Amino acid sequence: MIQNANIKSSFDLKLIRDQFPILHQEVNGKDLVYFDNAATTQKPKRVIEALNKYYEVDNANIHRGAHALADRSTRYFEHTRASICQFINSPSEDQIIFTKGTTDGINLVAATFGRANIKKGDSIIISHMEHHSNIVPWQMLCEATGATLKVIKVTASGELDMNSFDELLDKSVKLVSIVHASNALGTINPVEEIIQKAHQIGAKVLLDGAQSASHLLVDVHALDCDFYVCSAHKLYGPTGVGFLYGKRELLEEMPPYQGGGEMIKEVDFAGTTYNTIPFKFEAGTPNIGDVIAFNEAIQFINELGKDAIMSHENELLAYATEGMESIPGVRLIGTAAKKVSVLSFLIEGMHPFDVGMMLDARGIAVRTGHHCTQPLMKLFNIEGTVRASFAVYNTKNEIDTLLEGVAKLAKMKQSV
Ligand code: C6P
Repeated sequence: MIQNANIKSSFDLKLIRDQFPILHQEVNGKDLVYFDNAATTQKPKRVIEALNKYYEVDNANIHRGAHALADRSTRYFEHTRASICQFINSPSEDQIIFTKGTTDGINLVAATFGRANIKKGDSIIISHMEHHSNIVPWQMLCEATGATLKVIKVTASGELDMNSFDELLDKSVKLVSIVHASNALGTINPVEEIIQKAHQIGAKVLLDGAQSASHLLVDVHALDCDFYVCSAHKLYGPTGVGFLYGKRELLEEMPPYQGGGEMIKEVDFAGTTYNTIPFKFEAGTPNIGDVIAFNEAIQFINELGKDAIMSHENELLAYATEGMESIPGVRLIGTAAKKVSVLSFLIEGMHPFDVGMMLDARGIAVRTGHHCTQPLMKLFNIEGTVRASFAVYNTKNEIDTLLEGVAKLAKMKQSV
């Protein structure tokens, strides 16, 4: 594995930024300020180098060949599984299933656990702040089975209305699928309480960890969630890779997702028997190179330490929130008491897309639009927001650049 001697446990922003080649460029004649981290984070050199090394030195299919390269690739691939296991405190490695990402993980659970356990008369609870990936698969399942989809209300500050959750929770509920941290609002949801209450009535809980895995300490064992899904690309890793964690007894009972190589024990025209977990859910040749490179992203986070990362990101969020609140004409969308480093806002009288374009002209990359949460935007009666989301390599100077840009736009709008 590629080692990185530069990053030690100390938190040195310059050293951290030096690990990210992409950050050191100009966009529209200005230094790039990358604040679209909730969409995807940038990748440290060690991830890029691991990907190159895999194709230059190790490339072979895994779990199949009897030769040295196949053995090496298999070991590196499985090493990432072991790292993820540790990263989220899974009781064992075979409870980690590689997927294409969060969306794929949720669809896997809907198509397997959902199809096997949810029927007409049953219900599934989600919330009004879900990403489309945690709405549509359940709508499809409900259409196919006759089950009902129930939705937890969201308050004006962008928090879950827990009274509404209590009211929805009855014996018909078989699954609660909830976002751990909202991509559009930043809200950190009270998942411990949700899991505990859901379990009391025998319902299972899936956590959409797309926005929590990089920002929060995630301990699936302590949380006692039944499923946890996330994407590597939001965790400083490559695109096209993610994982699903599941409780052993559920994964073992669930039917396979896709049929093909690797997921079988024995194939016969009289009938096929399936492999054990995790391979039962990993049909076909996986994204080997990216899985191997993902391990470097996890080590990058581990070496910095989640506590140090969270403390830095919280400081950035507090600084940016205070700055935005002091700009006349700016409205924050999502003011929950507990948030990850996501700041959604609007400038009075300006379309979010125009704000995004004008910030881009200053080298600032933000995301604008509905952030794949259209029901949430409808609830707030808005088309979308401007979203700045911060990662470990962002600085207060960069936030000053954003605040200066936003203040200029807000002032310009107010003077017309
Ligand atoms: N949100 C954003 O800009 P995939 O695309 O499968 O890696 O992740 C889907 C997904 C699911 N849940 C949440 C909470 C998410 O934030 C995302 C991805 C990106 O907010 C792209 S829309």
